[in-house]
This record gives sequence, C-alpha cells and structure tokens, in this order.
Amino acid sequence: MGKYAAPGQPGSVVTYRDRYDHFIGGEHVPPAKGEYFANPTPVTGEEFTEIARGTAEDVDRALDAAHGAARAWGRTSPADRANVLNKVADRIEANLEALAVAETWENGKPIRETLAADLPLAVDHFRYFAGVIRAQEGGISQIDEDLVAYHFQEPLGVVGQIIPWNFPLLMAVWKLAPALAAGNAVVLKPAEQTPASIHVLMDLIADLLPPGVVNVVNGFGVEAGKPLASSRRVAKVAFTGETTTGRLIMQYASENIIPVTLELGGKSPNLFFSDVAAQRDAFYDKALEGFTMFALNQGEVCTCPSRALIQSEIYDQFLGDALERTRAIKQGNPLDTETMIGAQASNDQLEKILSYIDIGKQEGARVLTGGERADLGGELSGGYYVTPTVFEGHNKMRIFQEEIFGPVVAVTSFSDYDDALKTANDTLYGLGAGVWSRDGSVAYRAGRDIQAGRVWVNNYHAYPAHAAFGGYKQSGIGRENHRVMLDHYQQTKNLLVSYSPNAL
Ligand code: TXE
Repeated sequence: MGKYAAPGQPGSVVTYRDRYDHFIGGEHVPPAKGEYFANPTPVTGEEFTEIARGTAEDVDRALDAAHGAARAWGRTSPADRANVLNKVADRIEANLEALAVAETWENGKPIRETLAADLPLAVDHFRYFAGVIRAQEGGISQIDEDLVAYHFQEPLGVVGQIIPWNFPLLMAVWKLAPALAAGNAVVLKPAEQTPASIHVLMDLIADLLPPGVVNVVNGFGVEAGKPLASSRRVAKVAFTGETTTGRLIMQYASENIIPVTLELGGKSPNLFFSDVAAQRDAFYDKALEGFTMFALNQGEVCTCPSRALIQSEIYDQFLGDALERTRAIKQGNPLDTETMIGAQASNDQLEKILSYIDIGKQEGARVLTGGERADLGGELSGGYYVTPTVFEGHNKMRIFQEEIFGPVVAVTSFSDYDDALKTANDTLYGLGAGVWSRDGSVAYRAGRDIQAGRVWVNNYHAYPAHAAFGGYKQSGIGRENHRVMLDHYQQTKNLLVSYSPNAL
C-alpha cells in the first residue's frame, strides 16, 4: 500500500519538462506569440510546469500539418491503422504507472483509479477501435439487373477535438482512437487545466504516428478552442465540456456547416426502489456502494449520480447506511494507493463547488454529512479538497437542477414508480442514470422510461469501450465509445455503377 513519489522527487516514475510547447507535425513547436502559462497541481497547489499559450496562428499551423498528413493516413489500409492503434495501446500499457502518476498529479484524482481504471480503459479503447475498423464492411445494393450501388465509408479528413480536464487522458483517447481508426488527422486542444499529461502521452507514442496525424495545441477556450471550432479547415468538431460552451461550439461550427458531436453536462438520477432493502445481503451492499458513486473522481464526472431518489419505505434505513458508507470514504493524498477521494481539479472548480454548498444551505437543504472544504494538513494544505457532501432537499432546488461537478449528492424520496420517474426526468439533462431493484421488470421498465442515453441497472460508473455513451436533451449530440462512433468520423460515399451495355 505504498505511496507513489511526487514528480520531481527521488524515485518518481514521471519527469516533466520545464515547459510544454505545442505538438505540431511531430515536433515541439513554441507558441507564435511566445507566451506561456503556469500549470499548478491540485494535490498541493504548486506550479510544476508551464504551458504554451496557443492562439489562432498556432491552430493554423496545426491545421497545415494535419492537412499535410490526412490524405496519406486516410489511404492506409484498415489493417495498417489497426496495427498502429494496437502499438499505441501496447506503449500505454508498458508505461501505465508513469501515465497514471502524471494523470493523478495534474488532475488530483486518486492513483488507485488512474492505475485501475483511467489507463486500462485507455488501452482497451485503442484495442477496441483497432478491432472494429478491421471488421467494418461497406454495402452493395443491386438496384436493378445492371445498376449497382456501392457504399464506402471514407474518413472526413481533418477533425478538431476539444476536451475537458476531468479525465484528461481518457477523454483524449475516447476522441483520438475512433478518429484515427476511421482514417482522420486530428488537431486536439486539451483543457487549459490539464494539458501536461497529454504531452507525456504524446512523448511516449510520437514515434508510432506519422507526423501531422495527431497535433496538440494548448491554450484557453476563446484563444485556442474558438479558432479551431470556427475554422473552415476542419470537417468536424468533437467537444466535451459544459453545456453553455457546447452551445457556443455549435454556433461557431454552424458558420461553416460543420457537424459537431457534443458531450455535455448532466444531473444524473440514481433510483433506489424499496426491494433493494428486502435483505441485508451482498446486493444491498452493492446498492449502498452505488449511492457513494457520487464521490467517484471527486464528483467531476458528467454522469455523476448527483441526485439520489430513495423510495419512502426504505428512506431512513437506506439513507442511514448510505451516510455511514459515505463517511468511510478515505480522503487523502491522491498519490497514496489507499486514497479513495483526492483533490478537485482546479481552484476555480473548488470555489464553484463551495459556492453551490452555500447555495444549498441558503435554499433550505439540510447537510447530512460533509459540506466544507477539507484541510488535509502539511504539504496538502494548499490543495483543493472537498469533503463528500450529502444534502437532503427537493427536486426544485438549484442543487438538484444545476451541475455542481463535485462530490455532492442531493437526496430526496419518492412514493411509487410514477413519482420516481417524474422526478428523475424533471431535469434539462439526460446523460446518465442509475436504477437499483431486485425486480427485473421494474428495473427494465425504469431503464427504458428514464430519458438518458446511459442507464446503469444495478451497477454504476462502468465505461466499457463497446457500450454507446452520450446524452439525451441538453446533455449532448451523438455518441462516444462503441462502433457507432465511427459514423461520426466517416462519411458515406456511394458509387452508382451501370453495367448495362445499352444507351440510357
Ligand atoms: O468547462 P468548459 P470548464 C462542466 C462542469 C464544470 C463546468 C466548467 O460543471 O464545473 O463545466 O468547466 C474549452 N470555444 N464540465 O469551464 O468551458 C476549454 O478550454 C472553444 C462538464 O472547464 O466547457 C476546455 O478545453 N473552446 C464536463 C473545454 O472547452 C472552449 C467536463 C471544456 O471547458 C471555449 C468539464 C470556447 N468559447 C466541465 N470555452 C463534462 N460534461 O464532462 C471553453 N473551451
């Protein structure tokens, strides 16, 4: 149960460069305007490296490089691309510890999760899309005796990708793997809070990719993200982030009729039906664990089960046990393998969460546990820690309606199935949901009736590469993961061929 050494300390598996430039055309390229910004770790609040501050000129250079590489990459065989993707997966796997420490240090999430989930999922994602692209087939339709329609799937060309800071490496991989498998070249903009781990990854895999196929431009949203999403030289924009930003991305891209996929915010309900407490057995334990999932990744997950709906008959008992479980979540140094909840990703996010805790108190919600910043002492005093927080209130409150993106759950009760579904669906969002019941028909019906793209039934927060993921309502457009993802990165070419010897 050791503790991983912090980067820069003796015995650490990660060494950062003093500064990270853009990665364009296979090279480290300084920013056109020559400016850099500091990158702090949420673990202690210290700055550990500096990052090139990208602007439209840097985006243009990256687009030049991507266009230079796209044609040749798009013409490689699926088998060749699959080989590259598999090699990337092998390289990540061989360097899993270093990447896990880099991700933990930059984002603040516990090392036990980056080791066991973020990085293994990233590896699997590349392998999944390597397999899927080889298995993809076109279609032939015989229109009449002499007329045949051939359908080919072609890459889009150059695509722009803008990602957030909550799963820096996994979000990059979720976007890169299908885009590359489909034969596209990419310009990717990481979140300004977490670009370094992506450069650690690029340093490891650069030799496996033809120069220009993947380009990374660092920087802030309006300065570097907007020129990318507004460019006429991208054939598609993929975005993950806040719903209000997603709306802007759509506006930018609409100027050039460019398709977008958006993975946006959520306010996911987690429903516990009364039969869950029929026995105090392993299933009951699993449901309690399902409740505590609101604190996974410090609640910085778009599918965070931030609204718990518990049936009245079991409300007191279930909530009492759930609070006990919540208080047992071990908070500590994210580099310690026993830590279950680490630091929020940035000081801004910490402040946003604390302000929502105040809003909850002001609107009359009751704090059942937590509700404050955690001072872990020593070198961690400057870090961004929040105690897992459980509020009791009702679904009209802001803390039930607005995305907090922290380890905060708002709890209420429901009387029957219809009441549960009414509350669950009373939200602008529709990304994730959880349903817990021993009754297969209740669970199935609720799963189908909840307006969300992903409903976990008797589990939560699993993200296999081959299960489609995406939002209903204001949670987004399109899907990620699963082979359906290729549809967003390819276009259909139809050749309509006449084999008739006769004149028309
Ligand atoms: O998100 P933004 P922020 C939610 C969460 C969080 C809130 C704010 O509630 O508290 O959003 O986080 C880039 N043109 N989620 O401000 O702004 C930006 O640089 C082009 C939910 O970090 O959406 C970054 O790379 N790009 C979420 C990315 O967009 C722009 C994950 C995300 O930043 C841009 C993250 C612009 N005008 C936050 N403005 C989820 N659904 O997973 C910003 N960006």
